[in-house]
Formats: sequence, C-alpha cells, structure tokens
Amino acid sequence: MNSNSFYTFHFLLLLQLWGILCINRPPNFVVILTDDQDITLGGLIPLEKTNSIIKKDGTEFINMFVTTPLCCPSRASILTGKYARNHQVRNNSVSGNCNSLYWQNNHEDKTFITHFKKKGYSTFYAGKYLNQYGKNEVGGVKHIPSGWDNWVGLVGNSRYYNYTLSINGRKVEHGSDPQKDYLTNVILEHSLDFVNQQNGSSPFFMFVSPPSPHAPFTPFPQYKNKFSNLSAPRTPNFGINGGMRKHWLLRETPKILPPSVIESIDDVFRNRWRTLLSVDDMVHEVYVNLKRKKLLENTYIFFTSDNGFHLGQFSLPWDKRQLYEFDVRVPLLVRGPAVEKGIEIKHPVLNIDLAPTFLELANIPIPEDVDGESFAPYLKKSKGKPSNRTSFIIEHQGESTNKPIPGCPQYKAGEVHTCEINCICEDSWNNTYICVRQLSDKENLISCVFKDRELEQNTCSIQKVKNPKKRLKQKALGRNRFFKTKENVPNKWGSK
Ligand SMILES: [Ca+2]
Repeated sequence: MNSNSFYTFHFLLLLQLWGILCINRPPNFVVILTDDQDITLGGLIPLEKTNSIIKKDGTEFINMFVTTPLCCPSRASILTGKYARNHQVRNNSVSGNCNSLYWQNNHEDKTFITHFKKKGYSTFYAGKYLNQYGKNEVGGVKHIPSGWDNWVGLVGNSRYYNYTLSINGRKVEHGSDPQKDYLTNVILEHSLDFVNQQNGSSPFFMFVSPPSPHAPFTPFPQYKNKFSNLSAPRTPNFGINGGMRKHWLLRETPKILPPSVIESIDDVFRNRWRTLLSVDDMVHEVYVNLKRKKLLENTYIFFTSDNGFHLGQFSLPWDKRQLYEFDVRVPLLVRGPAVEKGIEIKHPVLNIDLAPTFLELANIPIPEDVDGESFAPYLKKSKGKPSNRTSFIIEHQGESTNKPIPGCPQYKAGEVHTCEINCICEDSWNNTYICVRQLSDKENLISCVFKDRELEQNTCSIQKVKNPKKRLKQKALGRNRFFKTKENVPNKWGSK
C-alpha cells in the first residue's frame, strides 16, 4: 500500500466509524404543545413559518385526535400515554385529580419523561403544565414533576400577563410589560437558553407549552391589528341549535345565536389567530438556534395541541369539552431525522400515542400499561409495523357547579357549568360520555353513550379497554340511551 492509499483507506475507515456513531446517537426532541388550538376551523393557517419548517419539511397527521377534549385530562394522557379512565385525571379541578396528590403519587413519577431521564437525557419543560400546577394545596411552586431537570412551570391556567412561574422551584412573578412579561415570549427566552446550553454531550428533550390560543386570547401588541377583516368560519352547524338528535346540553342552546354573541365569536377568532403569531415566531427562533448549534439534523420537532375548539358550532359560543370533530381533532406535525417531507398520513393517531412514540424513537422500552400505540413506524425508515387501529375511545366527565348560575334562573344548582355568554352553557353533569370513534377506509362514525338522569351510574365503568367497540355495545344495549350519528365528519379517507 503506497502512502496515498494508506491515507485514503484510513480516511474512509474514519468516515465509516463517524457514520456508525452518528446513526447510534440518541435523537433529541422538541415538543411544542399549544393550548386549545383547533384544526377544523383553520387553526394552522396563521402559522406560516411553522407550516414551512415542520409541515412542508415534515409529515402531517391529518387524523390526529385527543381522547378527552379538555386541557388537564388530555395533558395527563400525553404525559402517561393512558386514557383518562386509567390515569383518573377527570377534569381541570384538584377534586377531578388535575395535579392532585393522587396524580403526583400514582402517575406523575411514571410519565414518559422519567424514562428519558433514566437514559441520561437532559430535560426541559416550560409553560402551562396541568391547570392546577403550583397551587399551595398540591405542593406549591416547590413541586417539580419527576423527570424534568430544567423546570419553568406556569402556576395555574393559561394567561399572557400577570402570572407566576416556578423556575426550578423558585417563585417568579411577572407583570404586564409586553417587552418583559408576554408569556409566549418569556417561554421562548428560557427555551433558547436551554438550546444554547446544549453541547452535544448528552441528548435532550425539550417540552414547550405556550398559552396560545387559549383564553383570554391576548395578542402581543405587534400583532393586535392583524386579521382585522376575518370572521370565524361559518360552518354548516354555525349558530344553529343541535336539534332533537343531540343530547340534552346541545338541545338547550339557542335556536339562532344573537348577533351580539356572533360579534364576540368573531372577535375571539381573530384574537386566537393573533396569539398564534407569537407561537409561530417561537417555532422559527427555536429552529434557527437548533440549526446554528448543528443540532437540527438529529432532532425531532413535534407540533400539536391538547384539545380542539369550537366557535359558534351548534350555537355554543366558544370552548371545548364536546365529542364533535371541532373539539377532538387537533393538529399534529412532525419533522426529524428520516421523517418524510411534505406528506400526509391518514392513519388515526391519538394524544395517548405520543408518549410511546417518543420512547420508540429513542429506543427506550415502552411500558406495558400504556394504552396508546407508537406511530414511530411512520416517522423512521425501519422495520416497525404500523398499527392497524380503526377505532378508539373519546370520553369526558361533564362538570356542573353546585351553586345557582347568577342571571340564569332556568338552571338549578348542580346542572350546568361555564355559562358566561348569554346563559349558554358549555358543560353539564350529563355532558358525560364515552364514545367509540371508528375511522378507516370503510367507516367514519362516532357512537356515544351519555350519562342520563335514569342511569347515571352505568356509563363509564369500563376499566381497561381491550376491545372498545364490543365493550361499549355491551354496555349500551338496553341500559343507556344510545346515539349513533354521523357528525359533520370530514371524510379525509375518501379525498384521494
Ligand atoms: Ca387546552
């Protein structure tokens, strides 16, 4: 071997070794979880940078659902990979297990991030966690959930100004100066600090949870006049009562929405989009800094939301909590190593699938008690077999206040909840349901059983769902009211 051949041989050997090292390097993760961002009302449209960075350069899952259309239960499902019935976080209150001691002692120490921590990942969380996080009765700001070693947790529910953060257990108050305190931007600053600390010595998992576009829908001043000529989409079910085929809460809404309520709905729609522009800036800044640090190529970026939203559908002003498509469908975009660019996946995926997917992508074993299924086979060119799921559960435990609703004498204490707009209530005791959503190239249906006056104990007693369709039918026959309806379901399966 002459000296040239000798050097070429060793150079190629080094390249090969470098390749092996690169292939085996555990991937990094960035997850951006928005709050209440719909997909059916155009919730992704204002995010031009995000659409370019993650949708165009990644994969979009066009049938992504949450199994519980409410913040705290859905977030608990994302963290655990379990249906709400199995983690028992039923609503947004401590008594409904939102950040309760029960949650902390039984589920929080086993969330997906604890497995990443054990594998040596550097971990980071910033923004809204569970709605009751930081409250004194459940451990206050000193409580840092297991597995997160860089913690910037928002105390309480989403807001944009005048909030408290727990920064690694230290209480930090913020005021209302847009330049210093706008929460989405504050979360971004902490996120960039974390990205800039990365030197490649260990992989990282960064979870970012901005308040947008949740109430109170406060845009950053720079964006407060955007979209002024837009109105909320007038879907076929906009501003009309649900009719006799719907359950009690939907029959209670006005036959036609008053113009003043429609005006408020349009205003909320515009402000939601405006708040999302700050999220779009966040995605762009994180992307630019990952690229600058040469971390982008080995980093998965997930973009999704904890629940959908409605704006005038079935004459409900604005909120979530319903079983219909607008509340249970959310965006899901993913980019990363080997993720195909610019494609749409029709296979139904769920919030409970996120945890097992993260774990599989990092080659970490998935715990047996997880309900979700990894959709990693769609994201990496490998041997994995995609799931053949064609049905899944959607469930919600309706809330009602035990006090009379001021100005709404038609309702008794204990009946309804969230009735601020013209006494139109967004939730009720019998808005408790379990549904089986069937979605495949052959079926596109939702079948639901509601908690009703006669049979209120019997609807939600399934403990571990192995065959949800069969089990629900067994439960439903003869004992409960059974609704089987085709609900404004966009048939994306038939679109190509
Ligand atoms: Ca939410």
